[in-house]
Amino acid sequence: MARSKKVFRESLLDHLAYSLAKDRYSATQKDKMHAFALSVRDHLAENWIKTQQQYYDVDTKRIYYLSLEFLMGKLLESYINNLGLRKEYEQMLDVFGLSYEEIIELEWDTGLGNGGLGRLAACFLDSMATLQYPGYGYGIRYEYGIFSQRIKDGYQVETPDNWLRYGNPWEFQRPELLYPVRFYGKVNPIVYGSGGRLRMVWTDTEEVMAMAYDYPIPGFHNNTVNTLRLWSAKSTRDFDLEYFNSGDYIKAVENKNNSENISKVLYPDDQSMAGKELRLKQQYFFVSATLRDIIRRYRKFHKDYGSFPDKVSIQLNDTHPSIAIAELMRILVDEEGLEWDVSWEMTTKTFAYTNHTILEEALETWSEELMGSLLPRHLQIIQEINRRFLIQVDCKFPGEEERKKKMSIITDGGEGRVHMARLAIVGSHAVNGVSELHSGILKENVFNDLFTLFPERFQNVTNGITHRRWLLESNPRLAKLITEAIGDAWIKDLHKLKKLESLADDSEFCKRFREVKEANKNALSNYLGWTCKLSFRSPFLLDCQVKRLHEYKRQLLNIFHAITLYNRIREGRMDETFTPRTILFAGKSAPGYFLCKLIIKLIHAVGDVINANPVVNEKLQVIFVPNYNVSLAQRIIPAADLSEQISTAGLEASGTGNMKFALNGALTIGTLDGANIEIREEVGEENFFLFGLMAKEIAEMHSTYNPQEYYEKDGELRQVINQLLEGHFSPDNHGLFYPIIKTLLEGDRYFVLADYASYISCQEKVSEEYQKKDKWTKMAILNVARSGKFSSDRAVLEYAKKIWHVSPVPI
Ligand code: D6G
Repeated sequence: MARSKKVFRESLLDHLAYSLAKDRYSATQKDKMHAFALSVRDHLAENWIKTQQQYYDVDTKRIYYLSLEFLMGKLLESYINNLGLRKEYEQMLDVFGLSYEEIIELEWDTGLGNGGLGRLAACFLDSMATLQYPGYGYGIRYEYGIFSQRIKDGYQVETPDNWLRYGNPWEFQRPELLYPVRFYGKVNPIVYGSGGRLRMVWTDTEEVMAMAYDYPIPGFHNNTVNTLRLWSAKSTRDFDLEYFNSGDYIKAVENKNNSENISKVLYPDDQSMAGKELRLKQQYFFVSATLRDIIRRYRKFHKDYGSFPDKVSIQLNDTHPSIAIAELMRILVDEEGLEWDVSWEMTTKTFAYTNHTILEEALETWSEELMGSLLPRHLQIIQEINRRFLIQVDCKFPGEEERKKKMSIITDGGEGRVHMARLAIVGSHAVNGVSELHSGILKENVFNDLFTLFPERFQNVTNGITHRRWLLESNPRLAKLITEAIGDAWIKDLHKLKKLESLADDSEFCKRFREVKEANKNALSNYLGWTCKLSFRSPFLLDCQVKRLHEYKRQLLNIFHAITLYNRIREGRMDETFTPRTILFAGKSAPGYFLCKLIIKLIHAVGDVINANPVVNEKLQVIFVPNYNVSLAQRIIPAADLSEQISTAGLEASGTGNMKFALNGALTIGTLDGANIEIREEVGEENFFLFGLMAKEIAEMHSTYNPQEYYEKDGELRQVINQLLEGHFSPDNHGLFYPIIKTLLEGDRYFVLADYASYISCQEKVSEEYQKKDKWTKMAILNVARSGKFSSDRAVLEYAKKIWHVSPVPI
């Protein structure tokens, strides 16, 4: 131990001196964190090399998870936990005069994603490595991740996330892995060979280079270290010599700047499709480099493509990378000279597609014009895929022209559009939704015609979360309590939490469980007090809605509840048994989403009025925590009593925040939507607060729904709406919230008014139950005990068995 202590100590000091050339006089706190991270990184290198070698040695099938987003958060602590080096490092930090927590806090969040989809990709990487699957993540190394959210005067203000400013200790630049990616140009047919075969040649293109940056992804307490490879755009030539020689230095570097724009910034839209050329460029850029890389690796040991689908499985995380289907066809047909049919069989066997949304505005389509200009050969290939596909449709449904139109990958009628989800389904052997309900809706509704044609392709894999980050790392107090009670096998197999069930009646365990929650609440309150002056009263029920702002997620319903409570308290309609609450919101709105930005302002306005009212603020608090990100989630979730999962039924494909809260002992108030349904099934309906219309009811109501009826019938709801109309929360600008009311009364696409009464009465039930401390604790413990299904280990295992057909490779 003494020796190892010395080794760790030396490693920290060596990195400070030799990697960073700093000493105790010049080292900043960030330098110390950096030296610390480099020292941790040293422990990964050997197994990383070994793992990658082993994959070659056994010529394993590899899983490629293609995603435009990887929301990794901080990495230092999860690396230390997975390596099992926490004790060693905790003891060492006196060298730097900082505590372990201080060092961890200094790391910048890697925010290369918007929300659920990107965080899911990050959780899957952890599970693939822990289960020892040969998995790779492939994406873009954005120079700017998801924007930082500041709040000014109650409004969201975006500032760029310059996450690479202080360097990045985790990445390994691989300048030798450099691929040209082509855009624009034209397609020329040429005849070649004695048989006179026609071949399409894509010429006169513009080129950008894609350079690889690798991140090690270690499994938990095993020797596996997988790779996340992110591409950065580099200009093909640093300078355009012609301009340079003519003395126009600025022009000479101009092109360099333009081409490097491709990996400059993450699109900050969640759930809405931006039909921008740069976005399609980003998609093709990373897909093209990734396929080149996959093929390079495959070709090291294989002369032909015969076993390509046996060695390569590509999972498309939503449609964002689905242009890969056309790109693989292009490579096989145009460059390798394979027959179309052979290439098509190989392509469909290789790809699988995960759908993440049924929201119309989020389903990607590209105009034929844009695609034809940016990727002319790909458009031709998609047209040919579609032509052949429609013949298939015609055989199955002869003469059904309407149906054919609904299924066609390319729709005409004015401007032709390419439907990427349809391309992804036609070009894959497996298609999955991310919860039982969502997968059902895909089959029965959104893609019903495609399902009828390819029933065997459609599957469900309910999402999951890595409990190693979302419990072991972020809730050390609860993790310790659990391990003391049932051992630590749960860290590798979350189903083991079932053993806690019997302790839900054990008064000593319940007491300690409550103490953990209290301590987490205090810690969060202190942290928020210190970082953004937002401390809250920890004995209050802590009611949390933390997620992206979107109308379908219905933050409005939640704030309407807050206003209702405010009215009841103010008007003396609550007795002493009232359960005091803190309603905590956090989340970013897409910068161009006017209504959601106004909802953020409304939350602040309501919070201010409540805060200023001495009668009400004794019992109610509404706070909005700025700049929600993975690290904040890791602090908020362990402290929560109540988890708000209140989307309009049918619209939240799965949700993963819902799983994180339940796993950390918060009770859910939720609709029958996404994975809520499965959470309720697992934890038991008596341990879940259900309200609201079901997806089927909503579908039936669509044509007849009249929100104004609800406004007229429900006095409390009317009061809330009238207060907004009359400027109760915006005395200086009476009409400020008028746009919100207008969307509600003139359509209410998301059924806020229809669900209001049911939500309010369910919240009353929550308040009542929270008073029964023992019962509440028992319910919370049962939520934890029965969360085993929601580990991403389970999800990855399902993908491996049902879709990828891959086995673990022990290292
Ligand atoms: C990672 C780890 C490194 C290894 C490399 C292999 O960067 O040790 O050499 O991957 O990459 P491929 O040649 O398989 O892409």
